[in-house]
Amino acid sequence: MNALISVSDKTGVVDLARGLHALGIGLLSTGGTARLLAEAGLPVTEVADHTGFPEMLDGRVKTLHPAIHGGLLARRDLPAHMAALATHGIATIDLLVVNLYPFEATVARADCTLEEAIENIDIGGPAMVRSAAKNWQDVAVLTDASQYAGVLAELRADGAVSRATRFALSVAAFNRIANYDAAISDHLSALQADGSRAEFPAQSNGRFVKLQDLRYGENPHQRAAFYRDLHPAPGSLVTATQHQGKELSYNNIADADAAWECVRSFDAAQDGPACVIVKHANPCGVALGEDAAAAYAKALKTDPTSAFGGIIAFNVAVDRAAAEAVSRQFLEVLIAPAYTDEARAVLAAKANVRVLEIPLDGVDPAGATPWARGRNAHDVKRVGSGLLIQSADEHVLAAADLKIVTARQPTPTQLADLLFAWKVAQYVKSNAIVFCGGGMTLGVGAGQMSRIDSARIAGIKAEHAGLSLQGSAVASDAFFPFRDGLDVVVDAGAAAVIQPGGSVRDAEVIAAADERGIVMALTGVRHFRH
Ligand code: 93A
Repeated sequence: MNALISVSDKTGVVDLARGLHALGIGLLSTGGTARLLAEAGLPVTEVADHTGFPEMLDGRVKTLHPAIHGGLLARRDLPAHMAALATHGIATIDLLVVNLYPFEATVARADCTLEEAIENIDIGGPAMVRSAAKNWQDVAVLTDASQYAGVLAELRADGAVSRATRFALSVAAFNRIANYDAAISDHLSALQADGSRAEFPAQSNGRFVKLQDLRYGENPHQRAAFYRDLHPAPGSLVTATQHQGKELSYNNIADADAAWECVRSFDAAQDGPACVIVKHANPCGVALGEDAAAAYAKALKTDPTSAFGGIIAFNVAVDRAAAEAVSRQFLEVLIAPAYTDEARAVLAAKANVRVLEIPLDGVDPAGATPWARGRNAHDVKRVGSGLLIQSADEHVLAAADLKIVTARQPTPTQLADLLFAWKVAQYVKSNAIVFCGGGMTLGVGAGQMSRIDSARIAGIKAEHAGLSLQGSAVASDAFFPFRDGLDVVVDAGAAAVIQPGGSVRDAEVIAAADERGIVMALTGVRHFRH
């Protein structure tokens, strides 16, 4: 049995080599490591003597030789492989111990130059690790000092390293190489050729692709850029084509995403044409209509004041009538899966309006996977120096999942309004209270720290818009902790409420609903959105 030991971090390596030697395992090693082992009195063959080829180019080429890679990669179960080794006089290498040039530690130093970083990119080490890890059936590969004691113990006990251990070591080796390469690509991606740092680099380590620099971020004193996933989901915002208008701003993009995600949750074939108007990341009007223009007219009624300068999204093609209707208001961005030529001509007169087309073709809103629906599978939020990652809130409520907990049962119209309100509430910042009726939002209370304030605000907004809440349906994104919030919405005119339930005071809240003679439906699902 032969072991090749080539380590930058020499911790524990002498003890390991001594243990291997005691078991009769031959030791092969690279320059620095070989010297250390020889000093410890161990018989060690230098790789250069083994290959008959000297280390060259300041050590850049040490182990990159067929005598090394042949010994690591040959399948012991294939006679042809073993015959090839014999023909070329190559010995098998059964154990590989490698840790890599300290790239991560080097670039962590504030004064690290580009040249130092480059010199610390290990080539031969990862090549050997990959060879050994690929041939894990025959070779054990150790890439971390924490693995030495366990492997030595197995060798002492059984004279071999078990299959399970070899596989685990191989996986650990590939993970080490992946992280090493990621560190290199992360570091270099942030640099320019003169070694200086680019704040918004042209490449971001291959996982994201830069779409554009933005004039500024959420505010003019913030700098910003826009990237997309390397493999964007079809139908997602980053696949949009911009037909006309000014450059998209940071806030345009964020709001366009909010509008698009909400409108595409309505299936045109099932629910009919839908229109969503977004302002500051919240829908300020959502409606279904006979056609795009009708849906827009209803959506606008909810809150015409907020709609000024908003982002408007449709789940159906924009035709001439819809284009003319939206052109009467000041809007920043228009989004739709298609535009008729006539609509494009109408919009052309509004040169500043950013017109985005995002194809919905082949995207089934209720499809099996979030990817198929063009949504991101995960939401990511940056916190401090960390990331919060969660699966996207893509829950779709079925009417059959509703639990009617009041004596009063919903009429079919109420049921439709409740489901519509619930869908909209999913896209409203918490605490969300959304009054609806007749396939449109009537009052939206968003982003308040207290639910009761959201309820009050939704009522006030409906009043300001001149909309009646009498007989309306209302959705609450989370449960009512007390009956007071419920009383506010019923006082405002709600006749049916949809909410998750699950409060310790559910009984009290349901009793209040019965006392007030309204319908209450529980979803069992919450839609916080922050
Ligand atoms: O410069 S390399 O990329 N070229 C090689 O052929 C090579 N072979 C082993 N780096 C190479 N190594 C690395 O040398 C190992 O990964 C290890 O980190 C280091 C051990 O060198 P030494 O034994 O001379 O201290």
